[in-house]
Amino acid sequence: MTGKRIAVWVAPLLALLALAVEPVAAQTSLNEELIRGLNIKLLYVAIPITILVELILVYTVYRFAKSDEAKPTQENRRLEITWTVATAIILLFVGFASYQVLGVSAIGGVTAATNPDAGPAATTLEYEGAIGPNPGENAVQVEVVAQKYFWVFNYPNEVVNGNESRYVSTQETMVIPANRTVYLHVTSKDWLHAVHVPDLGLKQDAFPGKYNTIKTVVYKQGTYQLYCAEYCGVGHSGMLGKVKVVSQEEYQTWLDEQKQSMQEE
Ligand SMILES: [Cu+2]
Repeated sequence: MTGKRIAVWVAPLLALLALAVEPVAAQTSLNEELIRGLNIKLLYVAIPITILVELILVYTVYRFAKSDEAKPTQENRRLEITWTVATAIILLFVGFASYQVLGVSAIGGVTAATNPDAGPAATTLEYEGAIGPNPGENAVQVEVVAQKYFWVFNYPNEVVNGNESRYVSTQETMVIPANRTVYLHVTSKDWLHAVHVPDLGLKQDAFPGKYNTIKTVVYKQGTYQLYCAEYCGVGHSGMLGKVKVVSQEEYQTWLDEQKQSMQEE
C-alpha cells in the first residue's frame, strides 16, 4: 500500500475514534447523557452509510435497467478487501463506542463484579441482590417497591427517632437530590413490574423475592414521570409515579419534615 492509500483508510478511522470519545452536552441525568450520546454517535455513522447504499442502489437500477443479459462481477480482490476493511472499521467503532457506555456501572449494571468493595445496601426486605454504594461514595439509597398497582419508596437509612425499623417511606413521589449519586434497589411484593423513568434514562425490572440495583446522578432539578413498564394486570396503565429532583438543602428539609410527621403519628 502506498502512503496515500493508507491515509485514505486511516483518516476516517481516526475521525470515527475522535467521535467515539467526544463528550456530549449535559442532559438530565448521567444515564440519559450516556445513552443519548451513544445514539447520536451511531447516527452520525449510520446516516452517511444509508445515503451511500441508497445512492449505489439507485445508480445501479438506472445504469443496468436496459441490460438484456446481466453479467456477474468476476473475482475482484480490491473490492473484497475494501468491503472487509470498511466493515471492520465500522464494527470496531460501534464496539468501542458501545463499550465506553456499557462499561459505566450506571448503564451496564451495578453488579458485584464491578463493585467488589460495595458497602451495605439499605433495604427492608430479606431478599438477595441489592448492591450498596462504593466506599467513599456519598450516595442516597432508595428502596423502590412495586406492588399492584402503586409504588412505595423507602429510605431505610433515614430512621425515625433512632428506631431502625421505622424509616422514611413515601408513595407515588420519590424525592432525590440533584448532582448526587443515587442507588435504587428495585423489587416487587407480588409479581413482575418494571420501573421506567424515560426522561432520566432509567429502566429496571422489579422481580419478587430479589433486588435489582440501578444507579444514577440527576443533573437537572424537576419532576419526572415514572411508569410501570411491564404489563402487570388491569391497573397497569395507572401504575404511575413521579421522581422529584431537588437541591441537597431541599432534600434534607423534606427528609426532616417526613421524620417529624412520622414521629407525631
Ligand atoms: Cu406494574
